[in-house]
Amino acid sequence: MKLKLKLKKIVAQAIAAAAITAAMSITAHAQVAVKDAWVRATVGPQKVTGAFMQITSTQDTKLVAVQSDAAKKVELHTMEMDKDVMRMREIASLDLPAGKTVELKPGSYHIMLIDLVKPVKEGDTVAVTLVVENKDKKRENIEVKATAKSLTASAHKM
Ligand SMILES: [Cu+2]
Repeated sequence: MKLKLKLKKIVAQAIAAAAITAAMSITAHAQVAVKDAWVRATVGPQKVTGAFMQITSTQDTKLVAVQSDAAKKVELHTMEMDKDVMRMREIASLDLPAGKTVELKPGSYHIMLIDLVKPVKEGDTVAVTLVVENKDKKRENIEVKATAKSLTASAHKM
């Protein structure tokens, strides 16, 4: 009798958990919006460039990886002052707090495209895949098309 009761409880919990999971999988869809995605066009033999964009998530999410066929290696970078020098550093993930727009821009967070397959010319479209992970460790891929802009198209410096 005792065991039966316990079993009932477990079943009830399992149903509740399933309901929560189902609700989450609905809201987890298309939770991340990206706008103004661009890539810096390369100059001469340059094999490295940066990708920038504005990312807004409707729920707490993390950007955990970035992929692109345009480069052999893609990393997530930040820039910080080290004594008087700005240095780039690879970061494992970037928090995307709910409702807050996180800006990837020159001099700050950026996506680093390393060992480019071919030069990036102004006007080119570079496909980048953002891999985001929500609090339940559920991952989702977001396809982004970034337009290449030349150095002179931006007032900022890398
Ligand atoms: Cu970098």
